[in-house]
Amino acid sequence: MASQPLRRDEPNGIHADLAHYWREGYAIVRGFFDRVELQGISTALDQLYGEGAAHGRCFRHGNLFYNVARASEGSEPLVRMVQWPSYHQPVLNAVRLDTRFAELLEPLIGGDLKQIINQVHWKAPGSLGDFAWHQDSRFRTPQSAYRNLGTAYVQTGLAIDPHTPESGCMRIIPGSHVRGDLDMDRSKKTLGTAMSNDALEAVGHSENDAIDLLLEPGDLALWSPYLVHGSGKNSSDHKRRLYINGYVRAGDCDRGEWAFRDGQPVRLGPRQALVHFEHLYERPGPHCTD
Ligand SMILES: O=C(O)CCC(=O)C(=O)O
Repeated sequence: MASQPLRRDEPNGIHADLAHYWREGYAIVRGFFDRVELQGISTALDQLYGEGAAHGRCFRHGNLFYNVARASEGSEPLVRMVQWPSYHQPVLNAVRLDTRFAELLEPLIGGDLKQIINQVHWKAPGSLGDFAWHQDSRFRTPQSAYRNLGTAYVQTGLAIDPHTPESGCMRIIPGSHVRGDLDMDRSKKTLGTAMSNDALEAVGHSENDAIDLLLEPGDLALWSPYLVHGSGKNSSDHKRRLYINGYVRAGDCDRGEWAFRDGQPVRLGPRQALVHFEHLYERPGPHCTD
């Protein structure tokens, strides 16, 4: 079952995908955004990357956060991740509020949705950018702010470039969500740590059960907060970008920015909402953080 590709035709449309989501812990919607839309998003991402590279190191202003690393001292800065670009990037903000998300997610988590994740991952060719095997439930803290995590929260990832084994696509363990939080090793940071079979075996899984999440530009992956997943190095000759938006049933979450009320987009307000950055109101920055 290793490296089994996941390029499936979906003759039954979105509903078939959602049944698959509950059963396997993930689903893929092909061609969720079209090529023209992708070009606009790609240009916005290039602008964002340029901002991060210009900072030259990690930088925070409120929830907006640029994770910038260097492969070695004196080498070019690499922007690995930006959190909450939507506060100042209108194209990316419009994507996260696109009503296609509301329509897709309504049967899963309803029409009143908040957003906990708004983030872009870059993997430059040959660059740092591994994600250790993990469950996203690791990051949903404090636990008291998140209720019914498995049924109230859906992570989505929009592929901007081809996601293949060569470009460091996500690898997932189908069905691994059913056992809930597996208390996987949290001693190392997820970003920047390579996937190791030991971490999987410690919780009763194996990389032999993993499959590659193959995505074309414009495809949208959905996954459960309990799905075990990770990703490796980009050894292709192109960048690999993923635009992640995580939505939660509003009544089940005390954190996050509103995204949709009754299926209709909710604009960002003048004051940022508490999401993950605990010092948002005492130390909003701007400041460098490494
Ligand atoms: O971008 C990737 O390859 C990994 C994404 C991921 O693991 C996550 O967002 O939890």
